[in-house]
Amino acid sequence: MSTISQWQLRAAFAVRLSEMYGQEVPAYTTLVDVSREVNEDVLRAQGADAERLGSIGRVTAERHGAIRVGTPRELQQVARVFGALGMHPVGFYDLREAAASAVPVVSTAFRPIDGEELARNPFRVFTSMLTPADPRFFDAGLRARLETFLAGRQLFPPELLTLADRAAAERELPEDDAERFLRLAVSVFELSKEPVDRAWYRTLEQVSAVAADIGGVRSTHINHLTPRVLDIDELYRRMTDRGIEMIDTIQGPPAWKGPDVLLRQTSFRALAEPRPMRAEDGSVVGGELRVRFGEVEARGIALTRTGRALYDELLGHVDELASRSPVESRHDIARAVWERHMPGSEEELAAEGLAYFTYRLADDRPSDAATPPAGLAELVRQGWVRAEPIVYEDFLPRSAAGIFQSNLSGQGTRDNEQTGAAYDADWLSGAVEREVLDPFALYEQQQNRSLAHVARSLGLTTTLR
Ligand code: OOG
Ligand code: NI
Repeated sequence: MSTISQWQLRAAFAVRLSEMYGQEVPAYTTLVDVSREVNEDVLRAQGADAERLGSIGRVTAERHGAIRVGTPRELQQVARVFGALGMHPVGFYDLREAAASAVPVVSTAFRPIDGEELARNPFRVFTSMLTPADPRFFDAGLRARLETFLAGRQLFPPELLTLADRAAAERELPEDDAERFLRLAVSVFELSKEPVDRAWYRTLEQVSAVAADIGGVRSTHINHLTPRVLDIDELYRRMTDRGIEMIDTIQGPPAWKGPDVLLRQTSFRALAEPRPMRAEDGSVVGGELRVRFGEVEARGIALTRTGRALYDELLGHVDELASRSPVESRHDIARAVWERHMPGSEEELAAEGLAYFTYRLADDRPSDAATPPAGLAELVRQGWVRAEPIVYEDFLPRSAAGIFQSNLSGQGTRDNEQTGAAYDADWLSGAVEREVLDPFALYEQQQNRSLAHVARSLGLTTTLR
């Protein structure tokens, strides 16, 4: 019998999840259709330039999902399921700090980490874990009730976890096991039809809508699935023209004439969906919950730590200016700030060490008889070496918090007099029993490997940087 490799499992999982979500949330299908149209139009207008940050095949298939779980144990099980698909935890995001309202979660993203795997299928899942131990949100009584509730549920059937461990160990599955694994894995993320305990849900909702979404039910679900688009401003206009009400901003860097960096995202609000509720007297009644929404994103070049510090500084600067002149649009302010402070070309980003690139020998470089100039900048300038931008594969805490908040029904409550429970990447690594990787280190390795290869091919004895 034939076997299915990890990347094939990942690609198949992404497709099936997308089919399931499209059936459950029809507006998602509209978003995917409009994204595809925009991408085709951009490709037609820009030709090869449109593929500078990924082939059209990759971009069209590209999705990220988001899920939320309740406990370290559940997070460890998520890590096993995604480990089967060749996806590793990358980055630590503390949304408790990034959000003004009550978003009591810490997060990571599961994704492929090497270039070839990303090119095959870059599927990633932003995964958040509830923090019942944080006294700013939960008092001792509610924490105890919540932890007991979460300890008593099972999100992932044992058969799924066994198959996942096998796929991770063998890096493939026989065809029939692969089929079983995919079915079980997709069904875990469907919206449950089980009645929701209304009183319990409401209790948690008063603290935080996110807490209710995670800890108020006995299952998990995918809460959005995000296609990638090449022109997010155009997508925003077209969705609005179709009568879909988008949130009022595009998160992340503004639209401007310079290079796209990091990540720009926008979304439409969660839709009210019918859900059976168990009332206080035990009867099952009709109800509605808003837990699933639509999001779309445009990806740009990965920034170095220095580049990222500049991005964060500019955002702070925009905040300050926007608070001083509330009538001016934040977007116009941001664009003006960008034009003043953000380098306007890839060459400048590279020269200032602000962004990551892979380097390769140019096919049409000067003949091998010539002596290459010294230094990376000259090699690029004189046409020996080409620099290709590395696409940003991760998330932005502030944008993520914005996405959470724009979809909350209320602000929730938060007691800032209390000291928050401490979590960090090391804590998260312990919980998932594997290292939570540092995104900067991954991009840097990719850049350094390409530089070492160029240096070797040119017979250089010095390190290029
Ligand atoms: C995750 C929100 C973060 C993104 O794209 O930044 C996110 C959630 O709502 O669970 O998906
Ligand atoms: Ni998202």
